[in-house]
Amino acid sequence: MNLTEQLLTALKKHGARQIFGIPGDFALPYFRIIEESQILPLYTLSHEPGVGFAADAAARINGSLGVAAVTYGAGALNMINSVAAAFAEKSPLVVLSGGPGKNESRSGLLLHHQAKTLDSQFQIFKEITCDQVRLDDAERAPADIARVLASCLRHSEPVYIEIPRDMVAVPCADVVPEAAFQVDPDALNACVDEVLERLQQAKSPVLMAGVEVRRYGLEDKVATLSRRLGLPVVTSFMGRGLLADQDAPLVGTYMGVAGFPEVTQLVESSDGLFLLGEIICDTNFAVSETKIDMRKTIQALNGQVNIGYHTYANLPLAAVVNHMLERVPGPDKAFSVTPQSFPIGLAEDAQSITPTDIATAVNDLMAQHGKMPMASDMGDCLFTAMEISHTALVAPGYYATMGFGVPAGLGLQAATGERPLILVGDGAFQMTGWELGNCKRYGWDPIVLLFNNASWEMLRTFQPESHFNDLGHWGFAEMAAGLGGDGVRVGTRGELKRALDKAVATRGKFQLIEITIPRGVLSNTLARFVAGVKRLNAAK
Ligand code: TPW
Ligand code: MG
Repeated sequence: MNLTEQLLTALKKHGARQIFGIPGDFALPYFRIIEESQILPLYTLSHEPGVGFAADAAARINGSLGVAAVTYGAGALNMINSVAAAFAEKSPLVVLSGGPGKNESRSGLLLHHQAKTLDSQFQIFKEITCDQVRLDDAERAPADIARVLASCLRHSEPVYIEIPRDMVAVPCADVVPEAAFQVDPDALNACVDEVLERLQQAKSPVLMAGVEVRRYGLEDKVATLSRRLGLPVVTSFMGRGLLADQDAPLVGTYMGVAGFPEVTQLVESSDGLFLLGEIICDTNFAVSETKIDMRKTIQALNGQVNIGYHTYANLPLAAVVNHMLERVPGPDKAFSVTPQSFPIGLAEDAQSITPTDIATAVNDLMAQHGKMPMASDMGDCLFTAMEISHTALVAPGYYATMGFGVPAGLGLQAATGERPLILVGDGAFQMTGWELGNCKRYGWDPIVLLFNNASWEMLRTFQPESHFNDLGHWGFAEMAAGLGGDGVRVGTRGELKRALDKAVATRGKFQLIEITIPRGVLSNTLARFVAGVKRLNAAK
């Protein structure tokens, strides 16, 4: 096999199931091998940010590697924001980039797509990936590939692989995956002893599940553990969608002042808060009603466990969870929680639509037709997603980039074969909505709920006096036909209900429902968030 075939085979062995990409002249040679070898299917999109988001979403939903393949310079640098999002939110995204051939670098001429030096791109990606390699040595390539892919999975963070274009077809030996990381059994024992003791001493322990639980494929184990220990479970904002398909004592999503008071109260009054794979970021914790003292929590994150004032290093989350399960063999503890409820039963009338009406309509839809996985963009649509009953969700809840929703939805369908629901605002749709034009070629048929308030409404909530937040009215519904899908504009609750029913019944084409929402009308969750933040700021 040649170097590219070995790389593709290794990607597959490490869990990748498909590649998203856009070629260029530096990438044509390795793209040819991707296509002809048929080791992994290739889906090309239209713009590199979309490629990165789609591959990231595939990684998130499958809990395995996502692969984004691009060309040097204009291609790879166009994807920086998507890779930064994956890094921040701990998604195992593999970036493949073409690169100049070894002899080209010696020509003395500046090469097209070169930013500063030929090494600039490598240096830029160093900042937002956990491991990197330029495959310029066929002898070393198998070990380098094995190391980089192991890093990607171990840290659940993006990695960067550059393939010089004159290296793609050189003969190359098999990639032997690295041996599993060896955990120190004594450290693990001591750590689990202490965690269990803390949880047993606590009067009201709570487990908060974060994204690493999904990244490392631990949802069923965490559900079992919480049942055996009698631990009520919440997710963070970023972890929303976790445990949706598990038998777990899931109460709801913690959002501090923006959340349901019962959940906020449960978390903030807990004397044994167990943060499992939880990113300690502002969108998860800055909106607390009563500030959570992180030193009093138990935190398992980034391959270590922090308890009180000390740290157990080199303990991967999976090892901790597995060992806890061994130590707590069951049976389940008898206890019950009162799960947060969600709005249902949308009135089919002529009233204008609020974001919470959309959540209600989706809840009705899923109750009738079954759950759908969701991809959400940043904007009020993401706060609205918190009012939709628990289902798999991919969303940029921490890094908060716009433009994620539509391409992530395409990534979901490519990765799972399931029909996704995409939630997106008009501002975000203006960025990457165009990628829907690729659905037709691949037979993807997502249902897209476009929250059209002709506004950057989230920004308006922070700074109402600024006129630049007014966006024009774009005829999104009319654009759908040209992109190969069906589009409809709805302005009343009755129309919304009928459009959703029709969308569910129509397969084979994407279904775009452009929902007109009056400016200034927020979801209940965003309204609580804005009021809460104002209250917290006023108290400072
Ligand atoms: C890539 C900053 C955060 S929210 C927002 C902006 C511009 C407005 C979103 O408008 P949209 O949704 O989509 O119509 P809604 O509900 O507020 O009306 N550039 C990027 N990411 C972010 N987060 C911004 C700018 C921003
Ligand atoms: Mg908007």
